Amino acid sequence: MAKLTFYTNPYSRGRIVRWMLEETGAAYDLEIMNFGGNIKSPAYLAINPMGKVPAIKHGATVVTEVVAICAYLADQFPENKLAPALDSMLRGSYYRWLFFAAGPLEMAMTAEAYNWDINEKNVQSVGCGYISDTVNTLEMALKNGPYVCGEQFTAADLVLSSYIGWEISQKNLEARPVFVDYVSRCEARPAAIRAGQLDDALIK
Ligand SMILES: N[C@@H](CCC(=O)N[C@@H](CS)C(=O)NCC(=O)O)C(=O)O
Repeated sequence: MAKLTFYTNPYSRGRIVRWMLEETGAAYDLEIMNFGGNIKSPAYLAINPMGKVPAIKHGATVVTEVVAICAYLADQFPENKLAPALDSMLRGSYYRWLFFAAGPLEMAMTAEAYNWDINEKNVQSVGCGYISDTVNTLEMALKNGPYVCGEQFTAADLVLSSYIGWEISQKNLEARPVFVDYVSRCEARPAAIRAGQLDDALIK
């Protein structure tokens, strides 16, 4: 088994990857990166030239970007069934909502947080459309449930529920009942609870 190293900070999106790592049950080494400190060091920039966390190194392979890391780990540890089978048509929903999280959802929430001006002149080229378009689409994706691929909880749910929970807490996203129920369902998983405890202990 190749060595797995997790670069994170407990106050970051790294918490999402921590949850994913705990879902896999894989052993990993932890490297804590400090904001304004070693996160911009030459040694870390050689791993992630963005100078951001999270990142993982698995053997000689570096993966950055929360959604890419979660998708990669789901495939590397298939026994946990955190992704639909490669030949399953559910793979379409899986990719759709993983990329929706990294693209329109992340963009719309940043637009909301920083009052970006999305208007009739630019909306056709803005990837998230109007913020309400993204939010209504997300609600549509989740309303049948329990998960975006039906009965199977996947890395797409892990990512989406993490983003939704965070954005509700930051008041960038309305606490619609569909969102709140979905986040509670996903975050009740033992690995989510364990991951939160591990990161909270680092903060203390
Ligand atoms: N698109 C990246 C975003 C990563 C990101 O922005 N990380 C923040 C913490 S949540 C960070 O490391 N900021 C430190 C900095 O920019 O100096 C991902 O999905 O992983």
